Amino acid sequence: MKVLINGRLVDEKDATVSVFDHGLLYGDGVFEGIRVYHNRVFVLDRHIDRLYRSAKAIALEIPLSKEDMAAAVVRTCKANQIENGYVRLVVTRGVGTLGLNPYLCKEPQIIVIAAGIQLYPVELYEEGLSIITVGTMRNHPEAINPRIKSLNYLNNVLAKIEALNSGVMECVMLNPQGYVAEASGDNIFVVKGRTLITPPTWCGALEGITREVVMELAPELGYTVKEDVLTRYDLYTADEVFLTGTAAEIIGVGVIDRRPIGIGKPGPVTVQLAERFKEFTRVEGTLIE
Ligand code: PXG
Repeated sequence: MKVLINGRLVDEKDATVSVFDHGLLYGDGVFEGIRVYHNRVFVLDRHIDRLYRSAKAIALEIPLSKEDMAAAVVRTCKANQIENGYVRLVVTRGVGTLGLNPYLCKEPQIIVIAAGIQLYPVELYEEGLSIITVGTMRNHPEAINPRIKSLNYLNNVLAKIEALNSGVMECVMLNPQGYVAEASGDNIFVVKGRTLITPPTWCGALEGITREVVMELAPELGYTVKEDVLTRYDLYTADEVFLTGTAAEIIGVGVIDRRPIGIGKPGPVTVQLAERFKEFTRVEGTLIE
């Protein structure tokens, strides 16, 4: 596998960063996870836009235009002959001193890894995920705003540990006010009749790209989409609950906190949206050529 670091394609064994990189020392950096379907990089521009918003939010100036960044992603996919896969785009603050001062880091490291993807087992998409609400709350927006897709994922990792230790693979995180924010690595939607409801980003949700795509596709299928505050009451009483993310795509939730949701497996709305999403992945994307 070839990894792109600062514009150079290197063998994966030589793809290294310094131990003084603030990405490692402080989780100081930003990233994106992007899918490749049928030789196309799916919604690439949206990922690039979010990467630059995240970078801006942490005062990290990326020394590359958005166009060149998009080209770097395509180039790395091509070099690795990725037709279907997963791209990890990482921008670290770069090498600095052992102190916190980010302004002493002069050269951000731009890393593109194009690889295969480890999917959830297919059975889970048919049976539905079992998840729990965890005690680890989502970061307060004035601590680390959850809209920033930063390298500092400890908040999510701690939530994931709670889930895994309880024997489930995902979890619902609440925000400091007790409202539903999102899952540890996915956004969350509730279905009530023909309405889809997802928490607004101020409730602690990442501006998920899959979330955004679902919000655009759903009205075409006759659904109403709303951003609204959700509590666990809304989850337990929902007709359906599903999660969205680049890796998971759209996955139905069957059980939350050991309570069956709706029919206890992915409902018809989730199934229909997942099919529509799949169709969209066949036609959308930046061609790798
Ligand atoms: N919320 C959070 C906190 C995320 O990390 C999403 C929502 C979904 O966003 P997109 O743009 O992908 O629709 C994410 C996705 C994993 C994994 O292994 C997931 C993410 C990052 C790294 C790993 O599940 N992010």
